[in-house]
Amino acid sequence: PAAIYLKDYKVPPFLIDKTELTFELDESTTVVTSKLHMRRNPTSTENTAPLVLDGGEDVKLIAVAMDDYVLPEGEYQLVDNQLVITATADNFILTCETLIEPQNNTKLEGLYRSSSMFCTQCEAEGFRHITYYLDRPDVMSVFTTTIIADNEQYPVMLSNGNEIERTQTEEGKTAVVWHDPFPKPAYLFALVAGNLEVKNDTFVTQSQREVKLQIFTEAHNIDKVDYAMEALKRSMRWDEEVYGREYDLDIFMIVAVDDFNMGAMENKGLNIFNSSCLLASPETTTDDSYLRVEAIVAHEYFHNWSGNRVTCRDWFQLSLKEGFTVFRDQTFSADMHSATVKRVEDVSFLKTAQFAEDAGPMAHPVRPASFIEISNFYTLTVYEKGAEIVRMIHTLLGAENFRKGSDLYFERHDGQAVTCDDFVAAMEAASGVDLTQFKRWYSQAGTPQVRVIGEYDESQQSYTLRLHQDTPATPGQPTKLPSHIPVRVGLLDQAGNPLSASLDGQSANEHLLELSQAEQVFEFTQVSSKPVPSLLRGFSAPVKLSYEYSSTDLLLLLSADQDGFNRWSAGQQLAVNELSQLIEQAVAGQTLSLESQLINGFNSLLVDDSLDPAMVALILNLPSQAYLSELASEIHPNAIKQARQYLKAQIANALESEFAQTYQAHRLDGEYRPDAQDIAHRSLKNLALSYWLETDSAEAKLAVVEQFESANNMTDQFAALSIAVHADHPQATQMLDAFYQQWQDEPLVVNKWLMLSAGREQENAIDNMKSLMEHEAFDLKNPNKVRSLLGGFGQNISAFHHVDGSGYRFLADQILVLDKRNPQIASRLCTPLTRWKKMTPSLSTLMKAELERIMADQLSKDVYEVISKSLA
Ligand code: B3K
Ligand code: ZN
Repeated sequence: PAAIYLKDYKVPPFLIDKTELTFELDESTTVVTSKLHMRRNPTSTENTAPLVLDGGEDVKLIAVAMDDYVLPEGEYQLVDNQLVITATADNFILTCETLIEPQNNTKLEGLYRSSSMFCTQCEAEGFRHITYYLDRPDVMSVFTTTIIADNEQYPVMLSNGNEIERTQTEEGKTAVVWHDPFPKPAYLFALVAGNLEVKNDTFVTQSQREVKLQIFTEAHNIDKVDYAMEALKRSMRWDEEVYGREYDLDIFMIVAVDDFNMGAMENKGLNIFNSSCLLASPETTTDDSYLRVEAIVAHEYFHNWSGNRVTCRDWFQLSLKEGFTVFRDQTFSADMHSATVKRVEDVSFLKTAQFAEDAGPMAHPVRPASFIEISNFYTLTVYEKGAEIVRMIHTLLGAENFRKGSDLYFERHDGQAVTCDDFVAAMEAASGVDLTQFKRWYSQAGTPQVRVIGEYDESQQSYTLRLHQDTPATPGQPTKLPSHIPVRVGLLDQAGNPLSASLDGQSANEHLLELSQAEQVFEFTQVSSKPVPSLLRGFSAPVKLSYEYSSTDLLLLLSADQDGFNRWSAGQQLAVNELSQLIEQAVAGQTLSLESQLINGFNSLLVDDSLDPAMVALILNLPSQAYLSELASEIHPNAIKQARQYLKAQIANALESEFAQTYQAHRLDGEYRPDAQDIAHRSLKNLALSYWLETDSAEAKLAVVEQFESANNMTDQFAALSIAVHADHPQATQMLDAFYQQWQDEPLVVNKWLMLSAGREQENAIDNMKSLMEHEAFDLKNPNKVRSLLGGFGQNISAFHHVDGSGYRFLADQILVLDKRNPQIASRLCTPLTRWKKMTPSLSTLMKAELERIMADQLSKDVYEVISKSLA
């Protein structure tokens, strides 16, 4: 398979002003007729280029006509799934009749079946699996879609825009016509047909237009959409208030489907959601999932402006819509709940998963320069690091100028397909800030490392911060240029009070340093005593910052920093320092021993009632196995696991009564509410329980079972269960069985059970995996189940990283099977194996052998790209 390059971009030689589609839906063969109103693109220099339409191996061409002339064979060619017509007029209507088989579509791209319904997924290049088309985002067209189907079986038939006509055909079928007045690329096309229930609501926009809101699900799920509906209305209001963006159509629909490759899709006026990202009820949904539903509903809704009204010129610009929209949904969630908690969660995820991606074989710039398969580039880098770039622009410009920039961006480019450069240009024009160097964030891969040295001069009352940056080499980018890095800094005195300082004549408690050189010195004056610096507040840039803090400094920041984010960060750093020593001991085969400094720090957090319990829980949560692996220069999975267990047990034993008390103090009575306050109490209570159980106290063991049995919500029930499973509670097996019995008819809950079961560390874990794959609860066709089971297995340290290689072999076997069915899912499952170079040599060799075994097979472009780059 060959790569395609950003530098080869050319405007499309043809445009499609109008697209008229007719679908005759049928369980065996669906007939698609398209009428494309085409013309040569006046801005293209390729005046005589042939017309080349994208198709797929699964699309069967029956007839093609130009205006009324049916093209005989010989006047068109089918080459590499493309339809090529050499002789064309400047203006014409191209009619194509194609056959597709949605029921055999296992890739879940294009038109496919999910349980009893028809649905679509067209981003990025799925539309070509429906019919021949100019399947690229810079071809925007006005769509009219006719759906013809049996009314009994498919009473609900939906597409983008407004329903404009409903008639009966002579064969007794129903024909429904939808028209979307907004020109859009084919990736935003959607169609749904099924026997669905609907929940209706309305939203009145800021200009007093009434919008009809509808959420569709299969009948048994319609009682679980209220939360998503409320979240949708909150998102619509927020986008008006914060960005001045109003919804444009008269109707907004969301449909939940069970089989979906990712979270959700922002199709114009007709969002399609993985049911796991839409449905919510107290009994079946955890707090985390509630927050996820809200964030994803908001994210997809926000795309209506950042993505749909203004879309991407080409797929290299994917972060134009994704980075911006993630930033928007992060800010929305921060406004709905606690901003600091949200920031800690987002940064923790970024530093764990995106940093690992940026340091691995798949590292790529936020705006990639090339790809083999675009589906592989819906990455943490494009999404999360892309959002950090937008956040840094917000920081550098200030909120007011940022809003002006966003207004200008939408004003300039409404209805267009544009680039990341266009976005930055609007931000520059509205603010007067020069972002020339800043744009390197889009083109350079890798995480910049910033080293900081501080020096206090008592006689001068001055404090110097010396910052040095460099970015490690990444595949295809051996050398890097300095980035423009905003570093928010505050100073604390030795008692933890904010220390005012003057920088460039500005006296303040906090300063924004703009690091743009490889090395730069910042000189603060009027510093009345020796400070402890609080660096990179709020994680103001996605960099790895290092500073030689003493444990005393870190404890001071942990207890007193004004910046809540940095309090968390100091706690993590302290824990990382201690864990690193323990990991070294474990690697050397020594008995672990350490006097943890964390105990006192944690103790004062636990007894301080003035703190947000959610923040306390986040700080007390030790750095994860995955984060410690990212930090390691050589990964020893079992040593990391051992070190974490040792430290957790030591803290638990030292603070046993505090944890027991905290557990009791944060129990809630009354009805379940997924609001910030209650979520905070539950998170601290359950964290306390997990520590408490480490002490081997009989009371704690009882409390776990009692909570599991009496909880009135899934958060508490599942927390008790997972604590029991991970701590190998004597009743863990019984609890797992009881949980499955109780929830076997709720697929989303069963998926949680699958994940926990797969992650359970036990002797015969591989046999357990094999029987789970045979279990009635599992289904290889359903991406959620595959992700739960194999994702859960990846967390199973002793089994996945078994020294005999059986864990890696098991995963590789599944990847090979899945690649034949669903390449996108198979490709995602490769991620843990792409880390092979960082593993300790014995494991590294085993992982590499599995990559080579996969490589030897006949592979999809998706898996080929990931595996070949990993081995390169
Ligand atoms: N834009 C979609 C992702 C499509 C992924 C295609 N492989 C969801 C989102 O980011 O909102
Ligand atoms: Zn998105």
